[in-house]
Amino acid sequence: MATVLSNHPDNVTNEGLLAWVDEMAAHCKPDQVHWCDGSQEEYDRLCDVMVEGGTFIRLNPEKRPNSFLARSHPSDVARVEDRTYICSLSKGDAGPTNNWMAPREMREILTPKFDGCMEGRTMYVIPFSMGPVGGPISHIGIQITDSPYVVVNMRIMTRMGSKVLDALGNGEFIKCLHSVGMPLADGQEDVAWPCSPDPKNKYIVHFPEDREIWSYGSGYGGNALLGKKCFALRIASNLAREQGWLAEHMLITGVKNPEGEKTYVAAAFPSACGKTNFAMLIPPKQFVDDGWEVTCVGDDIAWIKQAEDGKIYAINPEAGFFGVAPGTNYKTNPNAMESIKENTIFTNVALTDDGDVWWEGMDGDPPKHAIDWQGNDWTPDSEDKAAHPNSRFTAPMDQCPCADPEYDNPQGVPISAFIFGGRRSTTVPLVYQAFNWAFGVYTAATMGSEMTAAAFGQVGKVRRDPLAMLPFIGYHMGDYLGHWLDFGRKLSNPPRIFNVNWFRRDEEGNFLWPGFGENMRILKWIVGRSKGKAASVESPLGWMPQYKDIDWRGLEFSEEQFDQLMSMERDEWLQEIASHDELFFKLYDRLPKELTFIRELLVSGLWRSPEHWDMKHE
Ligand code: SAT
Ligand code: MN
Repeated sequence: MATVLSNHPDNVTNEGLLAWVDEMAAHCKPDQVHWCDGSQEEYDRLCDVMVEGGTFIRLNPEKRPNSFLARSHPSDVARVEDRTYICSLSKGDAGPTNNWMAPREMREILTPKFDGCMEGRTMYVIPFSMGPVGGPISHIGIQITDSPYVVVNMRIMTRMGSKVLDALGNGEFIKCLHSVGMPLADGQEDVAWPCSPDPKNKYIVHFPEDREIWSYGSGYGGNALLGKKCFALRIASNLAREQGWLAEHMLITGVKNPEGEKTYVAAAFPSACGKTNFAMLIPPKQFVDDGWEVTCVGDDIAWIKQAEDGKIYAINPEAGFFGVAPGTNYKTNPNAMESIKENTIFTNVALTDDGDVWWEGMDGDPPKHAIDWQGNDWTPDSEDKAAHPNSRFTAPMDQCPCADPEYDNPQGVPISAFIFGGRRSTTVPLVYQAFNWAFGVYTAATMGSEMTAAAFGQVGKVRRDPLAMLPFIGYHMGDYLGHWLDFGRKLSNPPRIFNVNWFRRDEEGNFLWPGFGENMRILKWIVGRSKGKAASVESPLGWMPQYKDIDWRGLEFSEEQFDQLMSMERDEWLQEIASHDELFFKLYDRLPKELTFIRELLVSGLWRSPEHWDMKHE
């Protein structure tokens, strides 16, 4: 079928954009081209089209107004790290932690795949801004896609539509090309979730030098919503390195004390460490009564730049939550539950008989009957899960009851502390503050998590995930650590750096720390430290709170319990530090030398301290 180009909107003057869209339309050969204006009418119309086509099920408007359920193809349920490539000109620049292919070679593979890939479909042009439109920390992208599911998700997750074209003018933008990779030639019928079912025929590709993203064959999450991990982390980390800022896999939260003083912290945790829950933490009652308040600026990504006043400011480049559904309930995260009451897209959760959604770990009893994420009948006796473990909700940020008043401020919020942490059942204490920026970068570089799923290797083994950026760094990990050291060197009063571990267990395997809202107690100490107020003692790893330095009101938690959580065994730590070498040797040729020296300093600190170190040894 001949390509019919719809007229581009009047406010598009950007020659580069017009030429690129024309070229892609000629190559991908869609039936028509639609420039998205980002309006509610457009959103509603696309949702209706998807309901008619079977991609969307409209949920019961009384239970979940304006909300929809999508079920993906079983081959298309998560990001595909082994199909994700950083195609820098030189292999060395992608580094040992990324898949690499020469850009020319990759373009030779993908160009024929995109040829005619949109036949029988509409090509959507999505102008979007990561960060408030026109803001000094924000950046613009244009995504071309043949998926209306992507369009409506992008409208929630980013600032999207005509206003972005106005702001773009003749400026630069990131080219994001996406196809589900299932053309409808010769009137072939569409399916509910088009994609390329062959896992080897999915490609999530980044060309850092050309600032382009090409994604083929998947319609799911970060594979397809290209503003998220592809742009805001992999491409943005390249921009950030060149331009002297940070693009990080971090939540941002605001902590207000009873005097009304606000402190913002940014935190990085690997997946399955409760990042969204921490971002929306509800403090214990005593804290709330006193006037403590925790508000959310973002739950996944932070862009951080230094402003003229010398301080560093962060924005959340996203405008919505793409959260994991299973395990979310009114106990673990009431704010998330409130955020998804309406205007929400659910993907791969279960459908109840009264037209609502359900997942494992939701409040109350499981439904007696439901339709599982694959469209089959489900009862509590079924062997399969009702919701896919990576099922998601897409919900607008402004529906979050604890959204920070400044979350939409284009200038961002000032950051006073960085928090890092992984899931460690042994060795790592509940909290400590690094001695200085470089020690903090060491801690962040060597953070790791015990694997909870077999997907990445042996369950229980520690997977090193520097700054929780392992799958998201768009260049050499060693250069990235160097960039962090460099960034701090230029700050006269850098944010303090903390490490936390909510997941330490006793010999019987019980968690030592209650977690969730109680994390506020630790957060209060962190905020105090970053303002130079809270007390601490020096440990071999950094500064630590004593029992008396933590606000325990409303929780029964003994000094012995605290000691157990904070203690360190020299032998365990020597082993721990030795195991950091596995990562360091991998990054060897570009590992900043500071990290090697800090490693030595940590070892010598451990030898200066008792074999068993606890809070009694100050
Ligand atoms: O699918 S996303 O990349 O958006 C979320 C995730 O896997 O972390
Ligand atoms: Mn994430």
